[in-house]
Amino acid sequence: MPASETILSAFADGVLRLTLNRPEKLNAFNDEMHLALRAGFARAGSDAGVRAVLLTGAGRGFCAGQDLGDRDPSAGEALDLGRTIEAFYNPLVRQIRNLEKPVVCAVNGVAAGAGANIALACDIVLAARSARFIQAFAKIGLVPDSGGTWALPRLLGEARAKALAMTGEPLPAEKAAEWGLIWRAVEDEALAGEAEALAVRLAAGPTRALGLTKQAIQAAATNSLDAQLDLERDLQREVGRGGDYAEGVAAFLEKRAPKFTGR
Ligand code: LHQ
Repeated sequence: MPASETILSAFADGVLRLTLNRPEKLNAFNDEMHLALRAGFARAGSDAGVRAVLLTGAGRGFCAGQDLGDRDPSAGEALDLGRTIEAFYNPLVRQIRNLEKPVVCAVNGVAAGAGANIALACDIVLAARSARFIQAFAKIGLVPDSGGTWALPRLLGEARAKALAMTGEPLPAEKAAEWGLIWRAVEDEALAGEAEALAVRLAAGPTRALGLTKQAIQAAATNSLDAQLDLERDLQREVGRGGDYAEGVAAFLEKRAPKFTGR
């Protein structure tokens, strides 16, 4: 991984903790932070010891989206924002969604623009009660990106998706949980501990089965019921031959906690 202080990376107990670290800019993305985060998720994919990822932000914000100072239209040369999206945001969202391991996101403060939608690309999102989700794009004349126009209507329905995206009104964490945008809002002081405990618990789980569960649920967005039933059959066939199923059943019959290896 290229050394960069823009992403703090720490590994223990099967969990790779990745922390967005430009707190003075509310962890807005510059190219360096993108590349460092990409390297972190690449490690999560290739290192079998990593069995869950925990993504959070340093300081009082989670992420304010693109660093607008880095993409200032008045700065001279013609901007191609599509190129930025193709080079940085789309690969990141694909990396998170394609990773066959659980990704927990702890939204510690404001999540705006692409920062909000990157949080929504993660598998389980917890947020501090004081955090807000802001589809800030319309306020600067842009359309939502990083999968926002895909995730919002699926999670919230068109009415709420359109209103949030067109007004840019902040959605408080508790309301986000109530509406089904995220898993849970927790007291600010409890967020780090709860997210950590969840990530450690998932990392001790049947990683292969959890990874395939993630892929199956995502595939349901475009599959027919018939196709999904066939997919479940195939995935169950695969995990049924794995060591974690044998261990899970043995532990159940022996009335003890399972010791999953992730395979
Ligand atoms: C920032 C930023 C920021 C730089 C706060 N950039 N400095 C994709 C492809 C290519 C180009 C364009 O975009 C995209 C996708 C996107 O993400 S577009 C959306 C970009 N994000 C935004 O429009 C959000 C802009 N930020 C805000 O509206 C506010 O900062 C929020 C509501 C997030 C937080 O407000 P406050 O809590 O009042 O904090 P603040 O505004 O005072 O910000 C603190 C500092 O962070 C401040 O710097 P300063 O030197 O004055 O203390 C801000 O300038 C800086 N900052 N967001 N995106």
